[in-house]
Amino acid sequence: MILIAIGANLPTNAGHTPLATCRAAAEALRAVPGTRLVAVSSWYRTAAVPPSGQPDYVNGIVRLEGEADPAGLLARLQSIEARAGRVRGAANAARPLDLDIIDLNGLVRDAPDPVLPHPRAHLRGFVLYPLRDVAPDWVHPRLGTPLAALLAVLGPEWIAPL
Ligand code: PH2
Ligand code: MG
Ligand code: MG
Repeated sequence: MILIAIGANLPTNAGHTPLATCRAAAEALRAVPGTRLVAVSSWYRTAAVPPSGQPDYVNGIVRLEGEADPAGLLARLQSIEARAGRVRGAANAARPLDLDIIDLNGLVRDAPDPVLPHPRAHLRGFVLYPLRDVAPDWVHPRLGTPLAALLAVLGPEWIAPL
């Protein structure tokens, strides 16, 4: 399975809300060559991590099945982000759209980009709760830890279904 995390906490220049942008991004992921979209999680409102005074995020996860080349998939995600007006700036800056590859068919690698699985996915409730909606039996490919065990040891993080 291929898991893509979707997040947004700014409106686009065209005035689309974070939720509308996230929904449109999930639809755009139907067109990734070599894959088919099999599930979209619920959407969640989440507090920015780390706490920074930024607006809350909308977060969700899409599950694809099929084959994709990591660099090609990353380029595709970056072009969807760019269409939403994403300008790459400081790490963790507020953004109109963020698309991250969480897992690409269990591939484990430290370089080149994208690092797989996503190096911070196992620490983030805004990734793991939506992930449970689309792949409850997921096991972290690098750690070998089941999703339920990752969720059980998460630190406090504010997250609410929309
Ligand atoms: N993404 C980040 C940093 N912090 N916090 C929340 N709640 N949701 C995100 O998607 C998020 C974040 C970097 O990509
Ligand atoms: Mg991210
Ligand atoms: Mg990103």
